[in-house]
This record gives sequence, structure tokens and C-alpha cells, in this order.
Amino acid sequence: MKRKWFLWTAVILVTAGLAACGGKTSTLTLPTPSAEMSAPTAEEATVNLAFEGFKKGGCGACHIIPGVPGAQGTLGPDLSQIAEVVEERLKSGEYHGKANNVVDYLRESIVDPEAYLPSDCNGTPCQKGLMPTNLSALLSPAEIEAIVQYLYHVPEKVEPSTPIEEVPDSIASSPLLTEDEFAWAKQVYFERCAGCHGTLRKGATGPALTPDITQTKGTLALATIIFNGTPRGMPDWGRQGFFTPEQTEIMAKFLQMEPPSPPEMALDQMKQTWKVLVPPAQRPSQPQTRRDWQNYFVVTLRDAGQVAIIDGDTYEVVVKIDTGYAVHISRMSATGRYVYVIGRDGRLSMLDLWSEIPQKVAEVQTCYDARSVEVSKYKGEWGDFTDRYAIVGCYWPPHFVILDGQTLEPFKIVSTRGYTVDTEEFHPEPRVASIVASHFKPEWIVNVKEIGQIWLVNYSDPRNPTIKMIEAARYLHDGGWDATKRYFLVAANQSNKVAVVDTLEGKLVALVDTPAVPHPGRGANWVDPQFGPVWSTGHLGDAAITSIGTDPLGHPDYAWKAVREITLPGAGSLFIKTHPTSPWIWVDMTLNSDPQLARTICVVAKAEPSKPYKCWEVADYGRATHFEYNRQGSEIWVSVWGAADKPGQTGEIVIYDDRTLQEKARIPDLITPTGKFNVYNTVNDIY
Ligand code: DHE
Repeated sequence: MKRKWFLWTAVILVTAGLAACGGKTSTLTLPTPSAEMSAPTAEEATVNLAFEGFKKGGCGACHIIPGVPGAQGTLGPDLSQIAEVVEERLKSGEYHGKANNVVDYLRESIVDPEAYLPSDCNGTPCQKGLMPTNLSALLSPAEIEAIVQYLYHVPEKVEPSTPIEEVPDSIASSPLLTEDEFAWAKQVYFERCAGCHGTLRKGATGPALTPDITQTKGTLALATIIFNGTPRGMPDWGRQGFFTPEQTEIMAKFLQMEPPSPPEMALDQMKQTWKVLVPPAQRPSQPQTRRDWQNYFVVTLRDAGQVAIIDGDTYEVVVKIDTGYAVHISRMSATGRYVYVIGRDGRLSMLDLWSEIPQKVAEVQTCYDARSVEVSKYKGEWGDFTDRYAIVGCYWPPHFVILDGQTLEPFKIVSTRGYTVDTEEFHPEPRVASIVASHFKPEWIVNVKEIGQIWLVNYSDPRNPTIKMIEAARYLHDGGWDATKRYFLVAANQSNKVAVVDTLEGKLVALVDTPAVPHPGRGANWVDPQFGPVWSTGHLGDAAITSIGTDPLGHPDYAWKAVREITLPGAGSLFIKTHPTSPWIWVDMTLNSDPQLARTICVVAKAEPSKPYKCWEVADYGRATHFEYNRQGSEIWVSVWGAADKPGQTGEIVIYDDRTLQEKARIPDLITPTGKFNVYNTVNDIY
């Protein structure tokens, strides 16, 4: 494999701002293309050189730059009127770099992009580390000057006199990857990228990456984004050390090829993987442990392919159990006795917490890629379904599977392929996102991401389930109950909406507009001093917490409206949490591209919720992610998500006293802990 260091140095003009020279005084006129084959004028030469520079740097992948083919990126600021923006910024006194005028500012933003970080990059604060810092090595001085001149005089429409290629590499017609490279990229895409962009790359949490889109960006621009990440949640795979520059380039090329279609999975294939390790008759009839098993925390050790069961009273790791690749979540049976753990590889493990030492009692694989699992919880006039069934929601193949809750025998597959909510177009990959069990009926609320439908699946006759399909909005992802557990609120993340379903009436009650890419986890329920009961979510794409009124009877004016926005130091939030007895709301910024913000958490005081009360870094490495309370609601646990191959920095859990915010303990040396699920709180949907 050839080394190409240039890839990670590519240009993203994210921080372009500028200095005060008191307005544009130059008279340079940018040329339009000349039909004659004469030598280019000096102005045409500048434009040509600028275009070469933009192309080399892949600037258009992140910026809108008028006149530059394909420059429609929205990750960085729109550069259409950058000179004016910079001029204002210089006048306002906000700027504190070294430049004295607009031209110097533009140059500085390319050669020393971190000299000054503007406070507004497309609605979010500009992040350190996003704009590559070594562009001066990539671009010639003449190209930099040409870019500066171009941006200073940005024309409405201008084209170079020498046409530049819009599609850098026609990879689809002449593949540039070896078989080994292709196989590597296919596997790694599936493991790391498909979750957000879709197996068929049609986009969801992340944008679509089909060849018609990726080929216009080109290898360099794609590689830049893959290596450096974006402030809206795309991880910086290169900077984190997951991809070398060479691997980044391979992935960028792979993305310009047609996506390979993975295989389906039938019931008999699932059954071949099914194992009952301890049959129900051989399991204890009452808890064999003297520990408070309802205060166990089931902790995902993501890169170890394990979960750790940790005693919430003593902080001891009771046992680590092998589960599946990159375990995603765990959910408890209605009684709390069983834990169902789902891995990204679609492997479902069932653990029995009543054994003296918790142990795995059954396992099965129901798909190649999965994120969600839930159980039957209903007990009432339609029957007692506690601990009877489980359901796994798959990403690939796009289906859900119903299983026996005691043995994990799979017996029913339901495809989720169908038609999108807005355009009624067939979608080949509508993936199953969050699933919750209704408290009012024998029903699961199944969120079908790409088609934007919320399915109410009645499991009273699970081999012949009835399904009510509720139209919501595209890219349904994660969500949680309101405090009464009647309304389910789910993020339609790329639609920038939260959908609210009334599970008693079985209907959509609202689609609430929010800032970019809401990501609540299960959200946080609390009582706002001004607006009454609310449910809150953080956002991947915006530095905000949004609170939605949830009390249609007591506070009808605020119900199902976004009533409050709290500003955080940065975007990239994954999880938010509170407890009914807590004075605080806790929030992370896990996917912020600034490493310090990624390990910073904030608390907001419920009594004074206009801004965060306090923010702090929980460790000097890794990312802070996901919160969970102990059973009593007196402590909150936060994960430090480190790197499996860095001894001493693999990860840990930090435990805080929820009243004083003082750190109480650390559980060190865990391999990449992410989600933590307290048995009592998960069974009772406390958040
Ligand atoms: Fe998650 C919940 C999907 C990335 C940790 N995640 C969920 C749910 C879905 C989902 C659909 C809701 C399950 C439910 O409630 O039934 N997650 C996805 C993705 O598609 C995505 C964006 C990309 C991917 O490839 O997986 C993604 N998730 C992540 C992570 O990177 C996290 C931080 C670490 C990891 O596991 O890789 C992560 N997701 C979690 C956690 C929850 C979760 C801890 C449960 C939160 C809760 O409190 O219930």
C-alpha cells in the first residue's frame, strides 16, 4: 500500500474569519471563462490557481464557495460572503488573532486556522482541531494567495479558464482498490460506518454516501472528513488512531464504489446459532446472591465484547461475561431477573442475575447488525406477559425478530422494508432503531428509522402480530417515556424533530421541531419552574438542550412544544439523564471534536435552568459518555470511554454524589465502558 500523507492534511476552511481593512478596496475583477483559446490573463491565472487549491484541499466538501464546482459543503461556514463577515467580525472587536485586515485574516485562517476560532460556525461554536493546521505544507504559497484573493472577491459565478475535473477519480469505472483493500474496507465500513450511514449507504444519522454523492466530493475531500471528523458527530477516525492515512484513503475510495449488498438471514440460520446453556428448569427459583441484585449495573465493555456486572452498593465487578461484538445496549426482563444484551453483530445474550454469580443462560444471533432489544412487560386484562417474549431490532437485515423470553428461541421474523413516510418511496433498508414495551397494552413501540414510521406491534398473539403503522418523520432513532409513561418521545434525528406518540390512544400527538440532530438516549424528565413537567434532549449537531412540555392536562399551553433551550459549551451530546429526586440534569458532549469538550460533562440546576450550573472534565483522556443512577437515586455513574489498546487509559467509571456533585469513587481499568444499565431503574423506566 502506497503512503500518501497528504490525505490528512487536506483543506477545510472551517475557521475563515478576518481582519479590518475598512472594506474591500481592491479593484481586481474576476474573469469569466474566455471562449477564445488565448493565454489566460493575470486574473484568470489567479482564479485557475485558486480552483487548483480548492480542489487539492477538497474545500468544497465542507464549504459553500460560489463558482467552485461541487462546493456545497455545510460542515464549515458558508464562504459566499466571507469578506463581509470577516469585516464585521473585525469591527466588532470579537477577533483576537494577529491579522490587521480582511486579507490577512483570510490568509491566517488557512495557514494558522487555530490562531482564532470564531464563536459561530454554522450555528455551533467553531471547534479546535477541525480545520487542518498544516495546509501551508499542502498548498503552494501561490495557491494560498490565489485562494485568499478569490475569497476576498468571491464572485457570484466564476469558472476557471482551464476546466477542472469535477469528479477527481472515476473509481466506479476503474476500481483502484485491490481485493484485499476492498475486503478490508467492506468489513470496516460495516463495523464502524454502517450504523450511521446505512449498510446500503442511503444515509440516516449520517449523510447518504452513495457514489453519485461521493464521487463529486472526491477521494481527498472524503478522506479529510474521515480522518478529521466533523462537529456534527462524525468521529475523527484518523486522529483517534483507528485509521492510518493509507486506510483513510482506501475507505475514501471504497465510498465512491457501488455499495455491496450483504446477505439475508432466515429462521433456520438463526436457530443454528441458538444455544440454551442453562435450561429454565435448572435455573434457581429465587435469588442465590445476598447482594442487592436490583442495584446491579450492567456495563457495556464495548471493545472487549463483554458486559461487566457491577454491584451498585460496593462498586465490585461481580463478573465479566462474554457477549457479542461491540455490545450496544442491555435491557432487563419485566421482573428484572434476566438481562438481554444485544451486540452490534446481532448476537443476543441472556443473563440470569439470580445465580450466585450472574451467568449467561442462552444466546442466539438474529441478524448481522443490531442495536435494540426489549422484552414483554404487560400484565393486565389481556394477560400476563412478564418475562415471556423478547424482541430484537435489526439494522441488517432490516427486520425484527420475536423470541421466547425464557430460552431465546427465535420464532417470528417481520421485515421492515417498506415505503417512506413523506414521499412514499420504497426503501430497501429501513432499520429498526429503539424499541420500548408499552405499559398500557401488550405492545412494543418499534421505531423504523428510514421510513419514519412508529409501529405499534401487538404481541398478545406473537406469531400473528397486528401492527399499527404510525406516520412520524424520517430517521427515527432513540427515545424515552415521559414521566407518566403514557407518551413516548423519539428523536427523528436528521429531520430535527421529536415525535410524540400517545401509546394509550395509539396515535401521533406531535412532531416537535428542535435544533440539529436531537439525541436523547432515553431523555430526562423533570419539572421546569416555569413550564411544568418537561422531557429534555441533547443534540449531536447543536450546543443545546431542548425541553418539551409533557403535561397536556396541567400545562396545556406548553404541551408538546419546545419550551426551553439551554446552551451548552459545545455540540456532540449523546446522553442526558436525571432522577425524580435529583436537583440536577446531567449531560455529556461525547462526540464533540474538541477532545477537552468530549470529556466534559455539565449539570443544569432544575431550580435555575437558564444555563448550565457547572461543567468539568471527568478525566484527562478519552470521552465522557452516558449516565446512570443507582437504585436509590443518590449517585450517578459516568463512563470514561478510553482506548482498548492504551493501558491505564482503557476507560473507567466515575461515580458522583448526586446532591453535592463531589466525586465519590472510580472503578478503573475497564475496557471502553459505554452504556450502564441499573436493573431497578431500567425495569421501571426511571430517567
Ligand atoms: Fe447507540 C442506544 C443506535 C452509536 C451507545 N443506539 C441506541 C439506540 C439505537 C442506537 C437505535 C436505542 C436503543 C433502544 O433504546 O432500544 N448508536 C446507534 C447507531 O446507529 C449509532 C449512531 C452508530 C452505530 O454504528 O452504532 C450509535 N451508540 C453509539 C455509540 O457510538 C455509543 C456511544 C457507543 C457504542 O456502543 O458504540 C452508543 N447507544 C449507546 C447507548 C445506548 C444507545 C449506551 C442506550 C442509552 C440508554 O440509556 O438507553
